[in-house]
Amino acid sequence: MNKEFEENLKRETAKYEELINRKNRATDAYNGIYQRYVNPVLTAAHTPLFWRYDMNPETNPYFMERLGINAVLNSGALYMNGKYYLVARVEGNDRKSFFAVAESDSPIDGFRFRDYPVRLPDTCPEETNVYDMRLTKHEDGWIYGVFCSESKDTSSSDLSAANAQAGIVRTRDLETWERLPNLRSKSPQQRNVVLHPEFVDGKYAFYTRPQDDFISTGSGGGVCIGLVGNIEDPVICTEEKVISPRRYHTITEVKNGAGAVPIKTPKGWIHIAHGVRNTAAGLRYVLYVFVTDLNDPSKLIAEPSGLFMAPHGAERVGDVSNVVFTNGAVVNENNEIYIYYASSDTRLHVASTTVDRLTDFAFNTPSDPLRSVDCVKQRCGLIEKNLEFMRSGR
Ligand code: M1P
Repeated sequence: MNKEFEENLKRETAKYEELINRKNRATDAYNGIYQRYVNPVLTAAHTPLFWRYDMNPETNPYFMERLGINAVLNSGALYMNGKYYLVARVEGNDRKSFFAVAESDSPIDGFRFRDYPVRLPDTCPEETNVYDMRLTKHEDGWIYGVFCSESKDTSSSDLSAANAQAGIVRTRDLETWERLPNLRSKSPQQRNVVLHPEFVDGKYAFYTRPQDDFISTGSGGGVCIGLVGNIEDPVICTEEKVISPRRYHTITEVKNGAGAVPIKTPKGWIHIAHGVRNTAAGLRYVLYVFVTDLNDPSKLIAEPSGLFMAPHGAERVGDVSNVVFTNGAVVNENNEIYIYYASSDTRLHVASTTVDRLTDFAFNTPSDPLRSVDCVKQRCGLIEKNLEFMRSGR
């Protein structure tokens, strides 16, 4: 082995192991709602060296990256048999994304990728890119992965015109994946589709996000729910009913989309979704929360005002700056919730809370009064109540 190769390999292997074994810790940022952590849980540097480098000194004398990784971001998440699993979106230097499973005994650190990425069955010849898998452990016994399947829009002369559809796979072990047909709905395009974990009226329920074209949701009114009778021939057979609408001058004005699979709590299904507004600096993506009825997941029962999480500090900068995005959260047997969120389409973080705390946030945060004058009244109500309480000396 040549000396340069040997030294580089040794140093990079040591750095990689140090990164994977690095313990995470909570930041000192406080809001009482959730806890952020200092280190991302997955980055491009968490991908194994043997995914990126040719490890043979004969064919790679300079120990040079041959297939670089650009980013690791939006991950589906699952807690199963005491382990935390992430199915991350990994983006190569070639801009194509793929899925890869990382697992850990801890929810906040120690995530290590399996040796190989997910090898999706190649059933869609026109599919160019895949990303953002939501993992649903369904009551039918399967683990489903619903993701964005992107193809070139051949009807347009614009080279960047694309078409987004919801691809569906299922697995029992996150190792062998069966591909089902893509979801069909009345909308020409779909992204951010999530499968509800329980049957609704004996059918599979999908959270959808109808959109007129690849980027703009246009006439799409927001996050919807629609039912599918046969998962092996997945056609939305009901009206796609809006459950979380977009609204003027709110965090969902431009678009919104379902995020993590909803969390079942005694008081309702808690959704952590994303909302998008436009700014002079471009689109800004934040997370927000809404709750639907336990027995009728199409019925909105709580909608705390405004954003739940926005990009902070270094999270604000990346390939697509000013973005936080989630497509995975888990609950463990202690009712702790871990929310895996990506920042600026570049790296993956974790935030923790509990079922009780998130429920308190969801039901006791007032809803958005939608006008400045009413927001001032709402805030003055809180101030008045607080000042009276503080003056009473209790
Ligand atoms: O770049 C931000 C996000 O943009 C898309 O979300 P949406 O469809 O709501 O605009 C997704 O492609 C997502 O992957 C990305 O993080």
